[in-house]
Amino acid sequence: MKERTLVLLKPDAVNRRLVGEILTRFERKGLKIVAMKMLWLTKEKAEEHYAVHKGKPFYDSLIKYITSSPIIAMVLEGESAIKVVRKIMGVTDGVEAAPGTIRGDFALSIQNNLVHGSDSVESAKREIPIFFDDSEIYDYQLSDEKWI
Ligand code: IDP
Ligand code: MG
Repeated sequence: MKERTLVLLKPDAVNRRLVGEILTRFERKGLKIVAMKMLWLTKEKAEEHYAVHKGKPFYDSLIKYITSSPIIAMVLEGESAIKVVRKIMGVTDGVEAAPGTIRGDFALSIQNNLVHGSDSVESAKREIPIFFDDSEIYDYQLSDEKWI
């Protein structure tokens, strides 16, 4: 099933100049960028995005981290995009993440783990509008789609 998922390149990705490296991994898999922007999250928007984690021991630190610098937000589209992005990201803790994944290759922290990807269709539906209006998400064809 073709899906759309929200991907964030978090403050550590931007500050460590890993934006291109990470984007390349999603692009070469065959995922399509249908929306993308740089933004600096407000505390309010960060709390909305991470609402499910409110009350957890790491919540305050997480909000501080995600609002500490500009980030890149994007919507990626493709076959099973939600699962595929999560696999390319690796598990939450950089120490546990498999080599070959983004977190496995570049992270040693459970908090500073470079990327966010929606974890379900319902999460994607909730998260995408926090970052993008409908008019900022593009329906278009890429010439190589029939090969992917
Ligand atoms: P995910 O990003 O792999 O889906 P979640 O459990 O949804 O992981 O947690 C959201 C974010 O909160 C993580 O990506 C990470 O930045 C941070 N986080 C999760 N668990 C911990 C923790 O135990 N300590 C510190 N930060 C955490
Ligand atoms: Mg999550």
